[in-house]
Amino acid sequence: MKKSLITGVTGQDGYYLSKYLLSKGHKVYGVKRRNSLINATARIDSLLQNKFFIILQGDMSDPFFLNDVICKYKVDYIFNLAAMSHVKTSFDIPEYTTDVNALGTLRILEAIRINNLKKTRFYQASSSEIFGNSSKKFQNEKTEIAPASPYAASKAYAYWITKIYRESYGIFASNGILFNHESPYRGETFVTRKIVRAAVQIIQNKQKNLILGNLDAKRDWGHADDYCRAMHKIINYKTPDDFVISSGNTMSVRQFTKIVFQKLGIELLFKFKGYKEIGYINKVKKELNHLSKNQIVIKVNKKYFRPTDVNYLKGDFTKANKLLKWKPTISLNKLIDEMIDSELNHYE
Ligand code: NAP
Ligand code: F7E
Repeated sequence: MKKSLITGVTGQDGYYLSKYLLSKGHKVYGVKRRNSLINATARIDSLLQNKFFIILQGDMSDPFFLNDVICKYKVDYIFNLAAMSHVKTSFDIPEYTTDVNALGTLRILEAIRINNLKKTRFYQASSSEIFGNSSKKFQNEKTEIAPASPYAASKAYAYWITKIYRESYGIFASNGILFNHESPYRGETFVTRKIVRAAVQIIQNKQKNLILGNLDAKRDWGHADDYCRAMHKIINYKTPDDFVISSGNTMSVRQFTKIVFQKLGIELLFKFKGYKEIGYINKVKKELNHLSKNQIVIKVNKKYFRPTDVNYLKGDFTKANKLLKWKPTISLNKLIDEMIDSELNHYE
């Protein structure tokens, strides 16, 4: 039986990856940090009955804990998914972000090295954010690394240290450079989930409007389930390497918002620019009689802007497709439908 250790097990990807590895017959050790609320495991509650799913309490900021579990369980695979993963928040807590995301990765790699674990394979959750504001039409494994936030800088460090430990010590350490991936399990403050959630509340007459930041930013959005399958392929590849995982498409936040509202029976139009921009109802299906033409449902507020943002991301996953035979299977259209359905059921 293969043994896997997942840091960040309570997160979006922690859930999908745990589910996938358990279905493949792995024993999964999931690292969860201490939380004052019991519902911090909400995403993984459905998996907790599985006797091969074991939760360990620990923190990425604690090298003794990391060394202890890595030495004790001598797992086949370590998936390092734990992170302070919110880009805007990283501007408010840059040191903590660096400690968890950058030094946390180093702590794991050092534990593998010091304990001389030749058979342990390591996967690092790298991010398309490391490319910053690239001038390239598509970003791939050869694109220059130019982080534009404390989060991206911490992930760039983690990316490099993973590569360095691979090349210096022969550790099987790979980076999955994942572009944005979403699901009904996405955290509520990331833009896709925030939009879907608010749109559902607006049609249910529980919220008046949705306040957003940079509507022009373009992202390459895929489904977390597809991307967690890629993690398993990356760690099982014959040699350690770095792979871009993306959908190959891009869309602005404004366009994403329009699609979500359209699916719920509201046609949106936008007018004005910058902080003054608004989104208002052009047409609405008659069942939604609490809403009317010209009603403003989208507003912009500068508090949701970042000091610097990444304006355009579009990933080229050719290498993963060629070497890992990986490609996305869930379209953005299906992803949005799934997120809407889940939100509707949640509120019902
Ligand atoms: P997420 O939902 O924010 O989950 C992050 C996980 O890390 C949570 O389980 C969180 O615990 C845990 N964590 C945070 N600080 C920790 C600490 N000090 N010690 C131990 N655990 C800690 O993120 P995700 O979307 O699943 O992403 C997974 C990984 O991929 C992250 O490293 C992220 O940076 C990276 N990534 C994500 C995307 C994406 O689009 N989703 C794209 C590229 C890379 P709590 O539940 O207690 O908060
Ligand atoms: O923002 C804009 C915002 O926070 C996407 C993380 O998983 O993916 C994620 O990082 C875009 C940005 O994701 C709001 O300015 C507008 O341009 O959903 P997000 P992110 O910053 O791309 C990468 C790959 C990761 O690695 C990260 O861990 O949307 N935007 N208005 C907004 N964003 C938010 N959150 N909230 C708004 O109101």
